[in-house]
Formats: sequence, structure tokens, C-alpha cells
Amino acid sequence: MRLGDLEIGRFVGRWVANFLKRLQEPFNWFGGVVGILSWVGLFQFSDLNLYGSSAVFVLFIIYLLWKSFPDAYLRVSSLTNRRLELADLDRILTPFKTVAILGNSSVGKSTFLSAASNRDIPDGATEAPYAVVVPIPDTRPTQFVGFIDTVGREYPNQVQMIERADALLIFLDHNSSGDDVALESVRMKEHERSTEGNIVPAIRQSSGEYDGVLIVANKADLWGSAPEAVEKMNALAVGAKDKILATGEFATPSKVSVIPSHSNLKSQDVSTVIKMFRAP
Ligand SMILES: Nc1nc2c(ncn2[C@@H]2O[C@H](COP(=O)(O)OP(=O)(O)OP(=O)(O)O)[C@@H](O)[C@H]2O)c(=O)[nH]1
Ligand SMILES: [Mg+2]
Repeated sequence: MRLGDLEIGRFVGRWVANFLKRLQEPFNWFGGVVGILSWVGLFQFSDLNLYGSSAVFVLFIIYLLWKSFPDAYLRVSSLTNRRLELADLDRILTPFKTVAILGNSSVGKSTFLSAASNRDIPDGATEAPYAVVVPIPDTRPTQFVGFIDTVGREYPNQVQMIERADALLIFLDHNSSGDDVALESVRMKEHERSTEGNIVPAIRQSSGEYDGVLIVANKADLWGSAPEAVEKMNALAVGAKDKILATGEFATPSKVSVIPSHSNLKSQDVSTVIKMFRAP
């Protein structure tokens, strides 16, 4: 059941979990034992004591419940489109899917997330993974997706994020306008290496089941003077899809999709990618 964007079941579950955690703290544990002992009568010498110790015990429980109350800040609507710590994702009380954004350095992961959440584009390479929760356009009631931006030049953090994500968004790019063939072929090889060497083994080893994988060929706005880029990128993206399907981790091929031509500079394209993560 939902109250606005608050999932009541999660809210109560979090409250109970917080309460049990607080109860385990030494002081509260001690207070709880003393309270129970006094309640069951070990310290009772008269009726007055019984009422007194019961009242103290009840007040103690009320105090703990008050201290354990889940923070209203964790309602997702107050957290959208902001840079969050990864730990914050686990504390949000509204259900949403987590999507890890993967791919080589400078492929456009952070730029995508900035465009998706109307934030300023960050300077330079990402230093550590972070998250942004984004409302999914055209959903009623509003659905949310939590994107995790990863560090392109560090393989281990991408593997960790693959492990914790519900779905994957893989960026590839064709960064040149076709003039520098050598540069372009180096980049294509980089993409193949990171798909084959990093992403595919991580999917294979991951204990999770994915709702889906979306492979996006980015920077289409640069391809104007390199018409063959469209075919190259399509072939690269479909090749990545085939390798991912070959892991056998996906029951249906439709779980792995390709957008062969995308630009982070076009808001329509960005919106299309976000909408791919709508709940069915
Ligand atoms: N022309 C064009 N440039 C883009 C596009 N997306 C990203 N860029 C540029 O590509 C460069 C790298 O983008 P980032 O978003 O920082 O790349 P990243 O994948 O986050 O890289 P790391 O943080 O190192 O992993 C920046 O100069 C962006 O402006 C796009 O769609 N078109
Ligand atoms: Mg980045």
C-alpha cells in the first residue's frame, strides 16, 4: 500500500528494523532487561511499584520507537535529481530499480546522468561511484529509477555495481567524425575489450538476476561526417548484445536491447533511455 510516494510496508519494516537495531545497543539492552525484570515483578514490593515500573518500561519503549522512526527525508520525492551516496539508495522507502551505468572512460555516462536529472555536467572523469534517483517521464503514479554512475577507468568498481544493480545501462561511443581512422579503431577495440573482459565475466559471476540490459551507442551528434559510423556502432552494439546473451543469464533475448544511435545532447534521446526502465 502506498501513501503518496511512501510504501507503507517498507516504512513499517524499516521502523521495526531500526527499533530492533536500537534495542541491541548496550545502554538500551540494559534498559530493556531492567524494564522487563521490573515489569515481571522482581522489584515489586507493592502495587504502586508495579504501576511505576510498568510506566517506566512503556515510556522506555515509546522513547525507542520515537528514536527509530524512519526519517521523512528518505521519501524519494525529496531526493530526486540530486547526487546521493550509494548507501542512501538502500535507505529510501519507495521501491525503485537500480541501474548501473557502465562503459569506458569518457563514453558519456556522467553526461547522460546529468542530462537525465537536469544537473550541471561534471568536470572531468568520475572519481567514485555515486547515485541519482530520477523520475521516469510519463508514468502515473510516478515511477523512479536509481542510476549509479561508475568510474570508467576502474574495472573493480564497475563489477561491484553490476553485482548490486537490478538492470544495466552500457554505453559505447564512436568519438570521432571519421577523420582519424586509427583513433577510431583503437576506441572500438577498447569497447570490445571492456565488454568481453569486464562486463560479460561480471554478469556471468554475478549472483543477481537482471530485469534488463540496455546497450546505447552514444555521441550520434558527432557522426554527421562519418556516415559509416552508424553501421559500425550498430555492429559493435549488436556484437555486445550477442556476447551478453551468450552468457546464458537471460531467459529471454528481449531482456537485452540496443539503441544504435543516441546523443546525450538530445533531451528526447535521454528521455527514451530513462523510459526503457519503466516497470512493466
Ligand atoms: N558530442 C557529444 N559529446 C558527449 C556526449 N556525451 C558525452 N559527451 C562528452 O564526452 C566527454 C566525456 O563524458 P563523461 O560523461 O564525463 O564520460 P564518462 O563516461 O562519465 O567518463 P568517466 O567518468 O571517466 O568514466 C565530455 O566531454 C562530454 O561532454 C554526446 O552525446 N555527444
Ligand atoms: Mg563520469
